[in-house]
Amino acid sequence: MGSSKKNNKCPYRLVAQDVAISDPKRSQSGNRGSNPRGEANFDVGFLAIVMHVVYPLLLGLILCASMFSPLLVVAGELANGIVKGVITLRGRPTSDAVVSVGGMPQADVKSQIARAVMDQRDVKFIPRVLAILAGTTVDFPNNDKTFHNAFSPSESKRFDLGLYAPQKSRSVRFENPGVLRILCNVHPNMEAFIVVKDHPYFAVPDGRGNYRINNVSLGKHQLEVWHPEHGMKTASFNLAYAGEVLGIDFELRTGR
Ligand SMILES: [Cu+2]
Repeated sequence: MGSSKKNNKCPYRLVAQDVAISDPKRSQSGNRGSNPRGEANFDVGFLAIVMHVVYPLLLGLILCASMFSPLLVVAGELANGIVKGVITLRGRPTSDAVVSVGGMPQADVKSQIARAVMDQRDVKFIPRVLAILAGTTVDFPNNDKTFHNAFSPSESKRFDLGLYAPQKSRSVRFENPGVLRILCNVHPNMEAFIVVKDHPYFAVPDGRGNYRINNVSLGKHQLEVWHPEHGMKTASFNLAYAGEVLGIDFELRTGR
């Protein structure tokens, strides 16, 4: 990364130099003597320097800055750290969990236009645990051959989508952070959970229990691991240096 940055020369500085060399008459103030009205010639020479050296250099600097701004953003992210690991339940990887970093700054969720899906398939909600940023709209498509319903009695968002036919879909927008239990009033065994977070520093482990949370600021934090049957468990961690990738595996039964 570091070496590729060094090789990435900015072409615009060369442009400014070329102008100064290829047009020596105008850029050299020594030309002054050839004009009987020396003072006026000095103004022309000064103007020429501004036009051909200072102005292109300034323009070059601005263009360089805009060229490298994506690199600066990446550098900003590298100044933070990453926390990742495997979540297990009785030694087995689980994806029925939400891993998050506690106390992170709240995101601007009013402008959220994100969508997520909680499928209704094989008389189940899939995934069983879904984590979203507040403001996200969740679609509940019915991909079975039977009617389904989706409702939640949970305080942060009570809703009831009513009965709907196969191949139909209904949706809900979740504005408030919290944990919601999702049920179907036709099939008592159908149960799922939606965890709504007010910041983006969270992850649901994949099928092998792997989670990863990027761009976490340096310092001391709490790792929060939520599971439907085990509630919220926490572990302290410290990101000590920029670019650190900290591994934290978490067993839900023992809490560490
Ligand atoms: Cu159902």
